[in-house]
Amino acid sequence: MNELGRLEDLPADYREALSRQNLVPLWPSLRAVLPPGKPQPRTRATHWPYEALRPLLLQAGELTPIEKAERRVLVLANPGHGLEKMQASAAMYLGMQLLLPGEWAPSHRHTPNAVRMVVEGEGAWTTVDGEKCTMQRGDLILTPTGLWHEHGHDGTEPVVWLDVLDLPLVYYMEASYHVDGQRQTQHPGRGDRAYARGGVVPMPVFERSRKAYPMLRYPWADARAALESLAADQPALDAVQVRYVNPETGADAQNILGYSALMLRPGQTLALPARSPAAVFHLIEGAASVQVEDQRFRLAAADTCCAPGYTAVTLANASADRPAFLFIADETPLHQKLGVFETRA
Ligand code: 1HN
Repeated sequence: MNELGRLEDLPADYREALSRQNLVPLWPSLRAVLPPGKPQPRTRATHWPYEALRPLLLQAGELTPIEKAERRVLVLANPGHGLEKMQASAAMYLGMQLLLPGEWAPSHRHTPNAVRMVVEGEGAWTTVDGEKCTMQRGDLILTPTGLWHEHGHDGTEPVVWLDVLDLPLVYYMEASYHVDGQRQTQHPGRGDRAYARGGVVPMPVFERSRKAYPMLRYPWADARAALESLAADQPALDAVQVRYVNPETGADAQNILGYSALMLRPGQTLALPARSPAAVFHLIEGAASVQVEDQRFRLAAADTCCAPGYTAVTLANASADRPAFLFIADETPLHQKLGVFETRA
């Protein structure tokens, strides 16, 4: 690969003439935009231990009333992108949100897609498109693009959840905006009940809901049971993993980011091949390590970490006698739809 000409190689008056016409020579920047062999990600492997984050989040509860925050969130920002960019990766935003007993986070809707992964506390709920979704540890709740959502809390202890949004991508597309609304009227009907079992769905499937997102709440009890049952059925299976999908179409639950849950058997080490999308790992239960190239994070329950794309990741259960359960968010649907998805052995 030959050296390309630098900007400084060009006469100053020529460079100025180009700038005046809003023109830029490509060749000084060509290697930066097309690095050899593999991208040079800004996304850095980063670990956000819950033990360090939790007291700071609870302090935000004392410092800032919900009315002054609308959403009381500490953003899990990747230093590789610069903290002010509020990005975990190129397409993923992560935040830990606190709701205190009696608080209400008003209804709004926006273009970015969001999901909540419930981390701790009982008694909170999210109403999405009129459907009240109760929030329990490990539940995944979708708030897809354009749907009204608000959060309330009838319990007695703080509730914390992890928000995952495709905000960085939608913002980059200059397509990010929100609309404020009225408190929603809750209506009967719950996707998590109607679609409670894989393999059998209500009839007639497509006329039934006429909804792009027929299932909004994915209870952890069900996802966990699916993992346990898969592990028991296939003792030789390495990746005991289930994907969160739209139960009517089998497609990914959302269009841009992908969500899955993974069980590490007691003592298991699982090597994941390098794949083009960046990924986020959140430990729901147990103890595990996540190795990203030469960095190894020891995850306790409720810890979150991320890995850039094109990087091999090795997961290991730190316990020899108990399974570990991880929630994984990644950019797979986006890469697949754009035709840039790759796996490297
Ligand atoms: C949002 O609407 C929520 O509704 C949480 O709880 C985090 C981060 C950026 C933009 C919108 C929520 C958000 C957000």
